[in-house]
Amino acid sequence: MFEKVTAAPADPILGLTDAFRKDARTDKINLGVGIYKDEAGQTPVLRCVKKAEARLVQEQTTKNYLSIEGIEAYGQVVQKLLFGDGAAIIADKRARTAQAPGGTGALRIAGEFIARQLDTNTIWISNPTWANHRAVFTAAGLEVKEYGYYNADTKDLDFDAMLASLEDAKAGDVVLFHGCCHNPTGIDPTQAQWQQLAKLAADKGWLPMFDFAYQGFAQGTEEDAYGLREFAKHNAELLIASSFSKNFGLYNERVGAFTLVAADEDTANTSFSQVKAIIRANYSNPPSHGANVVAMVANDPELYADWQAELKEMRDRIQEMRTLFVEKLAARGVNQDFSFIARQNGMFSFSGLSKEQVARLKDEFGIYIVGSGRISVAGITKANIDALCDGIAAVL
Ligand code: PLP
Ligand code: TYF
Repeated sequence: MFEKVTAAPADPILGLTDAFRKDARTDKINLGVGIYKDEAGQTPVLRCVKKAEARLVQEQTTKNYLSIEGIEAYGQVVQKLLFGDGAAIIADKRARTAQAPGGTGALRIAGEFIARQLDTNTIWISNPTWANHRAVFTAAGLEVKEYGYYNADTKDLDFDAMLASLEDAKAGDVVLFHGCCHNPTGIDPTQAQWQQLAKLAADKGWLPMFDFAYQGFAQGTEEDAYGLREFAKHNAELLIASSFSKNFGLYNERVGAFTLVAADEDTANTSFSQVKAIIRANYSNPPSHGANVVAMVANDPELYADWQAELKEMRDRIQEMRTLFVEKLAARGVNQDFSFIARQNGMFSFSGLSKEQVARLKDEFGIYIVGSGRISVAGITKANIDALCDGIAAVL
């Protein structure tokens, strides 16, 4: 029977990582996949995570199943990070959170909840967006539509195009936003634009959804929640997919969360019963380790301070590389303006490099970048930046 199965296309980003691994050149540089690298080019376990893990191993007494929605203390931590300590949404019990296997798992739960429980079958995603968005929502049975986002000429948000395409979004349609550090462009709405979008969503009756995979990578965990909290002011209902893969460096522990906000506690509980039914029929209940780590770090003032300091270290290092990258390209006489890279947020920037230039960088210089020209700035270090800029200057 299996001889009838045809091969699936490789994931464009993870496939690039495979090609990089096979490349025998010792001076190769991987700026494909979005994984944070420190100055030594490593992706180490955060110090606060190591401390929490040591404690967990000591204190753990059972490997009994978690509940369908996971660890309660973890759900509380997720809500505090999203809405702020002491937020009315939390006090009024309008939010319910389910621990999920990564941000991807949370997106899938959201997709299935929308497909099965809501009147709409449509979700609007930005063009461009993280490639897996379309795959996850299509797999859940949704129809995916795109709104404009990127202006290739100004290398900035095309806010007019965004508003124009969302004119076609109907009341009840789901509109997905990136909480911060938009993947792949690194461009987020300004505060004024967030305010406008939040009010527009309420006026039009859209169901806003947030994919929050990089909280703390732009300005800080509080600052980066600005857009979401602005939406929460104006919209009674929200869906949120959180990921702690990047900001806790817990990539392979699969730590995410699905949060549903309803107009009142009863509606939240009833809706959440359907979320639990979806989880039950999918993976039954989540794994405990990573979520336990996050809950322990967040609830211990000393570990929390450590985490915030380590997150700042990651954020500052990426920002330093952005500034240095722009300077070093200019110093090589590149006359194209790359200053936008220093203004963008998070791990990624759209370089504007063409497919041909990206291919030459790989073939001639061993520099790996996603075909769209997206650079994972988090992979640049002081050790590889000169070779990187030499390569880019050569292909331009
Ligand atoms: N959403 C976006 C925008 C991402 O870039 C990622 C990256 O991995 C995810 C979701 C998925 O996160 P996770 O690895 O926790 O599944
Ligand atoms: O966009 C990225 O590089 C990260 C990592 O299927 C990633 O979000 C990439 C592809 C994928 C899963 C994670």
